[in-house]
Amino acid sequence: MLPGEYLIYGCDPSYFTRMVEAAARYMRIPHKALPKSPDVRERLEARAGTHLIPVVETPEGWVIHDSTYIIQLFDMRFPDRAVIPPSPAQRILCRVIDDWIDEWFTRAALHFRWVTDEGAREGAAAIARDLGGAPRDREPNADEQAMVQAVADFILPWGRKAMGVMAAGPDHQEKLRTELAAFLKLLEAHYAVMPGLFGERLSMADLKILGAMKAHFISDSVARAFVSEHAPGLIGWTDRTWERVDEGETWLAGDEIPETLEPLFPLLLDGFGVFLPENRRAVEAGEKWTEFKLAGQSLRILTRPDAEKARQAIVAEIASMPAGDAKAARAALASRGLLFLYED
Ligand SMILES: N[C@@H](CCC(=O)N[C@@H](CS)C(=O)NCC(=O)O)C(=O)O
Repeated sequence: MLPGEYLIYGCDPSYFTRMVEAAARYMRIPHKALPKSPDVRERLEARAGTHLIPVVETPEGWVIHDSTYIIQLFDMRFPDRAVIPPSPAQRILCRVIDDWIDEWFTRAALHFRWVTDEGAREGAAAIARDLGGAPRDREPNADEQAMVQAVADFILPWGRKAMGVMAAGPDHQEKLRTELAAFLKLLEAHYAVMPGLFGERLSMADLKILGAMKAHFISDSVARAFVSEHAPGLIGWTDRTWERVDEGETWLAGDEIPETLEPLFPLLLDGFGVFLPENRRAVEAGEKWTEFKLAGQSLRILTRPDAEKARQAIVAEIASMPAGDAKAARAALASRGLLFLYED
């Protein structure tokens, strides 16, 4: 492995960019978090094969994407600072929570950023500063300001549309907000007794939560007001945890799953657990839209092949474990009613 820095290109208000940055910070990986500004965009998109952010340029010059696979690479390359628990129950539940944050709570993140006019203007302006190439160390000049404004004008309607195709607009806000409040309260209760999901040490799932909080839920003003109302302790947890670096903490011994995590799984099953099989079915049938009912309400979400690929990656990960670990991972999923989601 070449020594050197990992360059994380994205933008500060981006959910997945902040997740990768959170991992690099905690794992003490030499890195720079850089805006994916117009001067680097074309080169990075051609190399990575995606317009999505973040992309990471490794010291050997690979340009790769997807927060989960990037963090898995970090984990392999820096095994003394690993963030994926090695024991099977913790490992698989870490992966499942990671999947839930990535593929389901993006709806809530989009909702809070784009649902009000003022919030949407604030979100578009913040994104445009990075993607439009505004300098981070001084006020933009007139040309730079014009470029930032052009990006903001493009981003705002895009964001509103993204919220709509995820069924995350005002028509769905009541149930979406109820679910997010329940999730945040459970996290707040857990983090009040333990700094990470599986003990003192932060796992990939904690870092995903941290990135989501940092980029959206404690930063966007509408979301922050919601967090302040329902789970104020998470603001302090995010601020403290963002500053943490690995100091050799360990996960709970004996593959223990803390009691305070157990109420998360029924919540996962009630929302994401309904979506995931429906999305899979729609991907297999080649349908553009995934239509299903959630708590009595009809939802129509743009079918997401990437969410199905992420599900398949977890199925493959279980299959690749040594037989004893695979059995224990399946048992950990089965006892929580989750196994059907991650079967072939
Ligand atoms: N699965 C990818 C998702 C990346 C992603 O969706 N990034 C968002 C920003 S947070 C994006 O680039 N959105 C632009 C789009 O969807 O067109 C990951 O984990 O990195």
